[in-house]
Amino acid sequence: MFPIGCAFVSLGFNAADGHPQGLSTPVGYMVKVKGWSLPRPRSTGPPFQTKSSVVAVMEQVGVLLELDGANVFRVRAYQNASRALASMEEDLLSVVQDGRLVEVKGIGKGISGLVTEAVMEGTWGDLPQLYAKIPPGLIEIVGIPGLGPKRARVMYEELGVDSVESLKIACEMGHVAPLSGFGEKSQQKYLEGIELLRRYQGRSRMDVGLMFGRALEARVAAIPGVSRAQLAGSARRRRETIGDLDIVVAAEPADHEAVVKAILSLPGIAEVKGSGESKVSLILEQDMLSGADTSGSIDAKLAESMMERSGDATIDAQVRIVPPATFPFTLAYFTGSKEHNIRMRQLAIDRGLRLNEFGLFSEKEAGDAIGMEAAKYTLECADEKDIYRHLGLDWVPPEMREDTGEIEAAQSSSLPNLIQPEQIRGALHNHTVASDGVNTLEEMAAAAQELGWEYLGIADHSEILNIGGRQIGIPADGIPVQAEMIRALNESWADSGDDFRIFHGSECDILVDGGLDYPDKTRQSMSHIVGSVHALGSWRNRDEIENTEALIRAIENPTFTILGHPTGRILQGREGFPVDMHAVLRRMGELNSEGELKAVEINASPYRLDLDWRLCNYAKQQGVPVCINPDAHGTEGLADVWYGVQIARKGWLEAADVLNTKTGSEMEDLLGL
Ligand code: DGT
Ligand code: CA
Ligand code: ZN
Repeated sequence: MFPIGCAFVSLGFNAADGHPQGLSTPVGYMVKVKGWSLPRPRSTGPPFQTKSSVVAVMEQVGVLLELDGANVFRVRAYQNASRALASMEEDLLSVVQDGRLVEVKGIGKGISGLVTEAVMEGTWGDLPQLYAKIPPGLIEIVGIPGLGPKRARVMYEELGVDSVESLKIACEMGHVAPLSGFGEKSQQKYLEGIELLRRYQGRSRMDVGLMFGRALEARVAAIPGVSRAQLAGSARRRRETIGDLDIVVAAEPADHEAVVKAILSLPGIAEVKGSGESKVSLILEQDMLSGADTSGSIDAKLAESMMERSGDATIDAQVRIVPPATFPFTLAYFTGSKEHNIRMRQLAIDRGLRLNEFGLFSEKEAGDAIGMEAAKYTLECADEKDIYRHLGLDWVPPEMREDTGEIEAAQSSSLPNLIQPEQIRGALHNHTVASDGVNTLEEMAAAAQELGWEYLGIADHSEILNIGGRQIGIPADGIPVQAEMIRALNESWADSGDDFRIFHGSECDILVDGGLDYPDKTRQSMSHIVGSVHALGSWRNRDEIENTEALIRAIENPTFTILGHPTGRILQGREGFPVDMHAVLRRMGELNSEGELKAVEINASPYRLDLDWRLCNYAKQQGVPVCINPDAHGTEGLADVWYGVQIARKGWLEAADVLNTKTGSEMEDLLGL
């Protein structure tokens, strides 16, 4: 279970993070901004609607009602219901069937009836009218970071703003600032938000893209006549966001027509944008996911939470169907990147060869033949390795194909031996109920052991962190209490001979001046300090130099161990604060060479993936260990470490470059325990 509402908690979408208004819009919805629709019923049931659909709908209704100007109590009733259901541990269907829904705190009689109808029949009462009533443009507007439904409504009523386009014009003409309660600053902020939204429009986060990609891959591979089906493009290269899916399919030419027909009749196709004998262009929707074997090589739990998180997203997919002998060339070509392909093609030209999606030919022999006509002249390549070999290269892992030096490394046989997910033995930044997590120490530890880990680092939030005045962090005097609980647990594992321990750390706020939260003594009592910036507002209003200095000051503190989510970015949500990360990493490198342990985090939450992959290799060159942390706020979150490993691979990292590939006892030594 991954309630969408939890996104607030785990993402820190809150006032403390300098994200005052965006509360009503879970990030997931920003993937597709074309208005909302109610989830269709599942084909079998009950339940005809899942808990995550109900949670999402309740949340959307809150936003829609607010946009509609409904009274605040009605709005709040839906918001509360969404939250109550999101945190409800029990199975929704049994609660509904037992008639116990009204007993759940936060759910009134009216909403209980509605949820019951959704679960038992799949329909949504009179909600379709509400969904139809609100202009999609207004929904698109509340996807702008920092702009909530209340203000969207004011601008709609006062200025007739009913789309992002019209909002942009209103801002540019200076019509928004004079509205009561808005001002120049808001107007400027909306323009920046629109820019951000545009930049990411139509792209999906890696987790959502891969979920659809694997589902399509599995469904196509099962079609009779298909000998291979493989994901290519940015999904195969593990980019942090994915524009569209590319999938390459091998089948004998005689079967192409039937294969195309079978693809077009797969479930979960929202629209066919184009279809020929070798190419199909599709828009995929939710039904693509249900029932497909999407687990592949990944953990089943991870697959489950991927599924929950994909919400109501859709994604475009291009399917190319080629004869089996052509498959490796087509796969390599559509894996890209474009920049990598250009280098490859040049290497071919240097050898008097021509490389494209149909083959690798001698210019002389292929002559004027083009496309599949030329394919019969190609050098034979059983797989991608052969193509690289013909060009004098070692095979380059897809993650590295970005033309950032991989061609040279492949020429000199010095490609790194990339880290594998199985090499992770623990993680150092995770939360429990003591701050804003949803599971206890014991539950988190049990889940970590189930993953085969040797250690779990707990790093709950520090004292200063509050959300809207509510304290989230552990007060200094609560630390000894947590320490005692951890000591007792560690003792019991030691007694029973289990190679498992909890490291007692803290996700300690880095203050604006570069100080760290908590008294020195408190920090010194802990095994490790993950230092993180959360008061993002102040950091974003400051220049790069001041931020860099403050960050370095924090890192130089002797108790500081790991730099948590270094820039604070949320993919597709908000940019991080300005900072010279190269300078920060250089300073960290110096400290490491002086014998201190200062690691940088790859925050593995698919919403963050921060440190960016483009900086990983630099960290490695500076001698800064990278720690891949799931930043889990619940047991399911631990498996997110997988995404962090993908990013580390993309950043050229080997197991030895990653701190949490160390064994439990090595880690004890490193942390000085
Ligand atoms: P995306 O979809 O924006 O996340 O990124 P990609 O990398 O999947 O790009 P896409 O879908 O436009 O094309 C898939 C691959 O096809 C791309 O990575 C490389 C190859 N490709 C596409 N257009 C060109 C081109 O004009 N020249 C070359 N050399 N390769 C191309
Ligand atoms: Ca693509
Ligand atoms: Zn944090």
